[in-house]
Amino acid sequence: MILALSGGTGGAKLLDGLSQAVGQADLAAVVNTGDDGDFYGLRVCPDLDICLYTLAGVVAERGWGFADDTFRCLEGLQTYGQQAWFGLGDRDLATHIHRTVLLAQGRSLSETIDDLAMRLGVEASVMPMTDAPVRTRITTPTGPKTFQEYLVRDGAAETIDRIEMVGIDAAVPAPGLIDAIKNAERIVICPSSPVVSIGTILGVPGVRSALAARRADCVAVSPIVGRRPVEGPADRFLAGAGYPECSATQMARIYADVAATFVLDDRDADECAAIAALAVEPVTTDALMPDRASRARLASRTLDAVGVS
Ligand code: FO1
Repeated sequence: MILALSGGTGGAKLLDGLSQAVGQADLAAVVNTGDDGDFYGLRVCPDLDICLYTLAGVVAERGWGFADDTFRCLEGLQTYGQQAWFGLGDRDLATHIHRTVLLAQGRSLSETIDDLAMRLGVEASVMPMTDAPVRTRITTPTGPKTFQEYLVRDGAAETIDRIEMVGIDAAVPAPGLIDAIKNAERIVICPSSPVVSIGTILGVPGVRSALAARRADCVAVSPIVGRRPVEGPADRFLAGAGYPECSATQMARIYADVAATFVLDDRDADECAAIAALAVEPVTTDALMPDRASRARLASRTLDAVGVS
């Protein structure tokens, strides 16, 4: 079994590639839940849903939400004076309603994700990093915000003073997660934000040390190409977390204790010597994923880098 650590859109693309490379039955994913939030009383888990929808083949072209969704409910809510800046489509809302009903019945988040995966026809094992509520809080010069308020409502326009994972110290890994790390054939860190996606997963007590014990079998894929994030404002999050540079080398440094191999883009090949100096093996390839074929190709190259062919 291949275990992948993933955030939202960037990570889900490589998950799709891995599912093409090894098949969903041999794939497991542990997903960030720091971006989760409650809207209109409904539990919304953006990264988990992006991964589920992608693996189910129903994700919208933009990378989140359901394909061909409509937004009639959101329009109606706006009519009633509700805030409607978070784009929850009508079909997507069914996911959030179903999950919230199951949670209210006493099911854990892991159980609700199992249920959604089964009903959406996802064969891969998809799990949250924890069943406990962990929420990423972003503090800017204008005050603290939830992750989605910062990213979507405010367009990630402000510099970040502080990033906190509220609740993480009390969180325990989701059932089966530590065993999955121990038993996986290989582990892939997807090209998601090392701070607010992968960093949050690694922050769950016990996860980073379990991964460090599998360092030789773990490969990370760079979310930075040409010293810029491939998707989203990863540079803002890096700066907000106190990392001095936005580069592939910086990524390899962040993961040096958990991943002995690092896949970076051909354009950043001049960074290989600096990465090797971290005792991390650099592997260059085309790390962009504009279509499904390139996702499969990057996934195969990544697995090949850790001896899976
Ligand atoms: N991203 C946006 O940029 N705008 C949205 O309105 C939006 C809505 C949304 C609804 C459901 C969902 O599962 C994801 C959604 N996303 C939206 C994506 C999400 O904000 C981020 O991409 C992730 O949280 C970061 O991984």
